[in-house]
Amino acid sequence: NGAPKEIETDVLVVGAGFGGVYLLHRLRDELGFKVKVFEAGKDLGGIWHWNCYPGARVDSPIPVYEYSFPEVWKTWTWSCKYPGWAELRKYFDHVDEVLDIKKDVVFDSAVVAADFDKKSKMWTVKTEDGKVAKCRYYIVATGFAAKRHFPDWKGLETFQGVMHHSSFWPENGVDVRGKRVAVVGTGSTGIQIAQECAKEAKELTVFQRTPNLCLPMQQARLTEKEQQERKEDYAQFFRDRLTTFAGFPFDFIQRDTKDDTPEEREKIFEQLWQEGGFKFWLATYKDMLFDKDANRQHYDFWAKKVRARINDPVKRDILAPLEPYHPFGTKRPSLEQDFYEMFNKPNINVVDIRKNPIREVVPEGLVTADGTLHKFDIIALATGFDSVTGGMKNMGLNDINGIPLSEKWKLGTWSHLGMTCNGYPNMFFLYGAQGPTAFSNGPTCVEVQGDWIIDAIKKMRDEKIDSIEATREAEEEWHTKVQELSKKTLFHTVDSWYMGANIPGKPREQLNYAGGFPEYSRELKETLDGNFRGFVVVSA
Ligand code: NA7
Repeated sequence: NGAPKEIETDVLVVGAGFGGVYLLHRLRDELGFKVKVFEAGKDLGGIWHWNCYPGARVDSPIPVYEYSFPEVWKTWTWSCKYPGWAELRKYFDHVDEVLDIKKDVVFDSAVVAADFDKKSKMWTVKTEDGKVAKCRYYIVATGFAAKRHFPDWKGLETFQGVMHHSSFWPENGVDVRGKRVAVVGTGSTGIQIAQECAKEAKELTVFQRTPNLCLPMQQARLTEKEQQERKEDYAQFFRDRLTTFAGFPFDFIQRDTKDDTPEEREKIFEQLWQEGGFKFWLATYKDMLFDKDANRQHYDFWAKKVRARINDPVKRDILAPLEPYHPFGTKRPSLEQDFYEMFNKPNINVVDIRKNPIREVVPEGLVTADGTLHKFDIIALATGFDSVTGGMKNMGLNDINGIPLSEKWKLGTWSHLGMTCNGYPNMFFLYGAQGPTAFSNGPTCVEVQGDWIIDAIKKMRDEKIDSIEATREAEEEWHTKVQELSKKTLFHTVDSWYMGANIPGKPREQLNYAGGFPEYSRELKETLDGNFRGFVVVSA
């Protein structure tokens, strides 16, 4: 977009989603830094720019899923509690109108290299099309889902119909009317695509490896009047969310599952279920994610509720089995609206690919291990991402000695606070590895982490500090902390993208900080109050 090939700036941010836009606005408009953003896509929105597959919708309710900037929320009204991708894109247009964001974003600029010059203490960042930026502070805000995951099936390229990965869906959509459609994968994405395609496709087959323990969305329209009334409490609301584990306006009940009688428990489960969203996950008994028996009680309630909605016993046992038991909430539950009822239609099917894996792709469709050829016109690959670390390992980021991050993170992930790395002075990242990323929602997480990065940069300017760099010891300590926190929970007992276990060959470790926001915020504050404890500080 007419940007010069060579850019000099104080701060260079990569990614113009929630994180990048937050940093740009606060660093530029409140603190007066010169800031530029490189964005690989053609518009603002990050995940909402890339994901326009049918049914793409946020799973965190309004107003927690928006910026806390009053000038933005005062002038914006949502249509419903859980808006879809198109509305989120309009929201970013609104953010741009209010905060004048785009003038400092360079679009169509995929970053391919970043190197630090020890002498000048500047980063040099290069894009695929030859742009070069020199900056003092380099911030990676590319989120946790920047690298797609394609299955390694034989013959993937031979399919003659239409095949897309969910995050690369055509802008103008794919017409599924009268078509035979396959959806592979039942993460949040697969559930949403399947639910939408089921309305119009001639036939739909969902290929499920692990059941998604979906929760009822309880979607609701929001009127302008009710939002207007609620806005009186928004300032308080945005502060309060930081006092909860996952940054939501609700938190775990401070009792164990066994503290209540079966009747009381049933009543609470039912109430959380009716209130909907993530409440049955993140507003339930505090031991649910820690204790197997407590967890089992949750699973059993979930299975009872869901099984009652599926008529066919074979489909019922695949989608919501009584056995094997899947620890509840240790993988990301999706929110659904009529995902289970749709299987009561004869043209909607589910195949258990744990028992009967996909063996290969042929021109007409998919062949499963039992030799069946499933014929399709359209295949949606909802097979997820090399989540959390994949994107950052893939953008040519090198340390002070020219060693790539992909080497440093080959056998595991090391960072300090989930925002900085040893060997990378003045480089920050957010909503990524070893932060509260997966156990929170995007806007909350980027505001908490963004505020720390901004405070750190401001402190460096105020105190004439040239560079800060995390020490190896601090990284080792953080690495251990992230793993230990996870080991207390049931998260590490299950293969999931939280554990890096969705990608063949990826080291198995907890990739997210599971200590909750209050504890995380305390760690961040102590680091700054302690004059960059855990960092080597070089003064000008
Ligand atoms: P996810 O949550 O990683 O889901 C990917 C799905 O694809 C999941 O059901 C996987 O099964 C399945 N999968 C992955 N690879 C294969 C292969 N090779 N064969 C068959 N099935 C496969 O990605 P999403 O895009 O749904 O969601 C990502 C996050 O974005 C989500 O958590 C939200 O936070 C927003 P598995 O469960 O591993 O058995």
